[in-house]
Amino acid sequence: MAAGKKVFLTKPGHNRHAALTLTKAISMTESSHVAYDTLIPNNVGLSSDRKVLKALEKWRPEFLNWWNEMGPEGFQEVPVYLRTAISVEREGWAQFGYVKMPDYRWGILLAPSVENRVIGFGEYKGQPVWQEVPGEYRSLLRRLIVIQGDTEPASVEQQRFLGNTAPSLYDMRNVFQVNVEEARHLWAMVYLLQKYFGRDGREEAQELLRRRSGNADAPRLLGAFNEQTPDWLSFFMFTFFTDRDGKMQLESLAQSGFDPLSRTTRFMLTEEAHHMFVGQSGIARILQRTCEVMKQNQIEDPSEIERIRQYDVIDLPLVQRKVNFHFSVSLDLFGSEISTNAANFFDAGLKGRYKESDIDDDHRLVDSLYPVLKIVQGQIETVDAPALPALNMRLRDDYVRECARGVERWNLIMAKAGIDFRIKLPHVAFNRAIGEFSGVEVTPDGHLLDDLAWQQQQDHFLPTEEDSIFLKNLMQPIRQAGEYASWIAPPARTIDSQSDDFEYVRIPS
Ligand code: BYC
Repeated sequence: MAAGKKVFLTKPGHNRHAALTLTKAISMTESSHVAYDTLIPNNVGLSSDRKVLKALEKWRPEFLNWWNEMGPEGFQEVPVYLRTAISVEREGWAQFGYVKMPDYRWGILLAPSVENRVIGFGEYKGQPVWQEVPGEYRSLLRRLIVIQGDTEPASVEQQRFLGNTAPSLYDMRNVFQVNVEEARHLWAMVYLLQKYFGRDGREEAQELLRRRSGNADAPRLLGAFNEQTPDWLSFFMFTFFTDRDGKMQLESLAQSGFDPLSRTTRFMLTEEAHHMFVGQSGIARILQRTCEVMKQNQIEDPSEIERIRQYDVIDLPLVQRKVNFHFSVSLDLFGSEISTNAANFFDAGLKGRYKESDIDDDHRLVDSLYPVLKIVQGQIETVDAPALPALNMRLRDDYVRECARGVERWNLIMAKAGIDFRIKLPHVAFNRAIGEFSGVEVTPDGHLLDDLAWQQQQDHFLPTEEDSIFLKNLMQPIRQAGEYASWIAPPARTIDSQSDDFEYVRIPS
């Protein structure tokens, strides 16, 4: 990093007294409870921040246009039993009630500020966190916020048709809850852009509403967010695998030296937990149902696909193919194994590692090494690389470990049912479009293939056209309160302790 180039609004090494005064001034206008005195609920004192309030009020109708055009199709006018944040405290932040989605109170919610917080890593380790954007890192930071922001509306766009085929009102409500919260996460990033990045921030906020998932002319920024989520198996996989990338990235941003980013991502993480629960439990319920039906009908061999599908449940090899697809596409979201961007983000104190503060090292990494996978003379090998540019790989490793734990929980379902089938995460080199393995074909077991062999075998590894047709025919909507489609078990628990036949979405008959 070039010396003498640093321009700080809050200067490094500025005295602690000034930092404390700043923290105090902030907490006077902020509280853990959400104020509803402006059109935009918030706990950031928006009513006395006229400029930002005005910018957000101007953006709001454009957001609503986007929501009406790209949000859940066919269900904008029905009351949905949703939770809305009323506080950012750990306990009791959510209030449940029927809301028509366009009336959802999208707001700006930051986790409480931590007094005397200091930067935990990188070049400025130990210095007070920044309450304003450090001038030198303005564009790096804006880029991080824009990429994060872009994923949020993208996922809503990807999921917009799912209400039509929901396997129950419970599940329908869950996808809508996920959607309104992803849209709130968009608000969170737009607040940062509009408050801290002036005119270019406002322009970026508009661009976030202009790009569209899968659109050839104006696609979303990251690959996975241009893929389709055409069925509920994909939706549950997405919330398990892709939302978990969201969790890992948000955890890393929560470490940020730019305190407003840290605080906003900390609150986003509380919402993200529910999204991953939807994925983990959704797949578990599918597996449970398939196992039940296989047992009931004395089918022992999971590869008896036709027999199994005939009972309107999803065969286990298809679940595995979907795992292969969603896991590999989500791995791409971590970027290249070796990335100077990642090194710069860390060095500048903008994006840390997963659970940075729990790691026992110097939090600078200048002389450290980290093992990365590389292709060496036609073989996939582990080599030591400088740790700073290998940070994407490190975060990806943390992610893979978490995914593996979730998969093990799924596998208990088959083990308990006595069915000889275990889901496996494919090798990290399988089906990759970004990074070291983007130019090679690799089996889920990690063997390199030539192009011809890949063409011949890929239908065994990834979902096929035939699978899509099967799922499309299978997924007929169930709209009766308390009833569930043939291919998914009821959930273990209801939402907000409601009765088993609670009407989570009130669809007029
Ligand atoms: N697709 O140095 P590299 C979530 C680009 S999900 C397309 O290897 P870097 C959510 C990259 O931009 C979490 N392009 O990567 C989940 C760069 O472009 P330039 C979202 C890609 O920068 C579910 C070039 O390739 N948040 O919240 O170290 C529902 C070289 O990149 C991709 C974040 O990701 C890709 N997959 O790392 C709702 C956190 N990957 O510079 C929400 C913020 C890379 O050549 N973002 N490229 O034009 C970041 O930290 C980093 O931007 C990334 C990429 C980790 C994404």
